Amino acid sequence: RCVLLYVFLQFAKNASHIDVIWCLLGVINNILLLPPPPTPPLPIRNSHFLQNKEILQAERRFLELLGKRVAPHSANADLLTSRVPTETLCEIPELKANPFRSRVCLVFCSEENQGLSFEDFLDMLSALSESASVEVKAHYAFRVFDFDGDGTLGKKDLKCLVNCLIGEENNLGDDDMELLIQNILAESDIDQDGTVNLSEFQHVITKSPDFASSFKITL
Ligand SMILES: [Ca+2]
Ligand SMILES: [Ca+2]
Repeated sequence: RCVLLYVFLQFAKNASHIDVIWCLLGVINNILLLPPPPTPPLPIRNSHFLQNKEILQAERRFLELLGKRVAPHSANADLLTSRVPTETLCEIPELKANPFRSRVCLVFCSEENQGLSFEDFLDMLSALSESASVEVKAHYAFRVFDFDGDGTLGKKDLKCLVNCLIGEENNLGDDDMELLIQNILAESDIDQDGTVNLSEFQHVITKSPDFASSFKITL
């Protein structure tokens, strides 16, 4: 505050009256009206679909997954630096029954094979939250289903998708699989290039009222 006043006095020597008044108002505002600056928040990228209480719950859960004692305010260093292995995350009850759990973890993992950071974890919870828009969910679901990561859902992706859904023990014969994939493409491949791109996928999703409610988890 002393520095501010000093700067103000130096400035006032050469400034017009209007400048002085504005500057004085700014100084008074800084000194008297503003509360002390808050502790810098964690750098959260994409948690805008989460409420504060959900973020706090995520903090507790993340620390539990790290095997840390639950003391969020004293353990922020762990939230900033530690990563939860994807294998650990796949075992949480909310994901365990999901046939795409490994893919979901992989899609939200910012560093390949390094596990999920707290920010990754929040991104995942945000996209899978009740409040996330269908567009956001469709974007991430598309990435989950794009097994080879080439930006479109080709026959191989659709085959992996079907196998994940029906389970490996129920694998379809080649003919049945081919027929099923042809049916999926007939429903969704609007430009008939043999693959489903993001906008075609979104078009299919908007016709499925159950999609948004199925693509979610709540801690
Ligand atoms: Ca693909
Ligand atoms: Ca297409």
